[in-house]
Amino acid sequence: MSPEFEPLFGYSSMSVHDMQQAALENLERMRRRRSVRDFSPVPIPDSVIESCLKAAGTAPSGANLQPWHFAVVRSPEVKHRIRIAAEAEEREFYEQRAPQEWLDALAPLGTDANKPFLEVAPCLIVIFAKAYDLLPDGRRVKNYYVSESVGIATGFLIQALHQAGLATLTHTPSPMAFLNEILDRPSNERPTILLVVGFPSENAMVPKIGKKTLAEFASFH
Ligand code: IYR
Repeated sequence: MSPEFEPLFGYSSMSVHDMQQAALENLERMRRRRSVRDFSPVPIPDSVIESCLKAAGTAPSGANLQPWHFAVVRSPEVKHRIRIAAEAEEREFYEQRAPQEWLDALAPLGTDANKPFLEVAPCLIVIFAKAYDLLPDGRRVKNYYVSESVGIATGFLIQALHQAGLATLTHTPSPMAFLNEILDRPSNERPTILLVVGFPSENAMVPKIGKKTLAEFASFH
């Protein structure tokens, strides 16, 4: 198939001053994003979730194959089932499976096997990665750079939700195969992250932890 091209649409150049200001404003906004575990039950508008999902859907991906599926859960009954299944996995993780080194790394976050936010928060978004797509006749079409692509789309989603005034938690009960069953997703979809979405509760607390400095995580050549 021969490629077709079109003019780059919507690009507008900026002065150096405007670039610096935009970059700093974005940095300040991103610095205010925190992973939240204390959610309010106040519902969020469907239209906001849809716009944020559309933003995620603009992410770059291997060969532009967009190897992701986002399952949005708002039903209290489905959230309840997810909480029960996730807490069962988490109990096993905290009590049996996690090596001491992992538990030590998690200690500053103060997490445990109880996940009330899975029911309290108004919305859960489960992000699935597709190693291949299935055609209607059953043939498989391979996807490329799947983890990278899905990770980028998830980052776009977290950023869009934050920008829209919502809090998130990237939650990873492990293993997560129970999500295929509860959400009736096909076997070519692997759950990667369960994103908890909502407003923080009025007195939400977050762990006192910091981020690395630029010098600690970047080098310039
Ligand atoms: N899935 C567990 C443990 C956990 C693991 C990591 I890596 C974290 O950054 C946080 C928690 C839980 O959700 O409690």
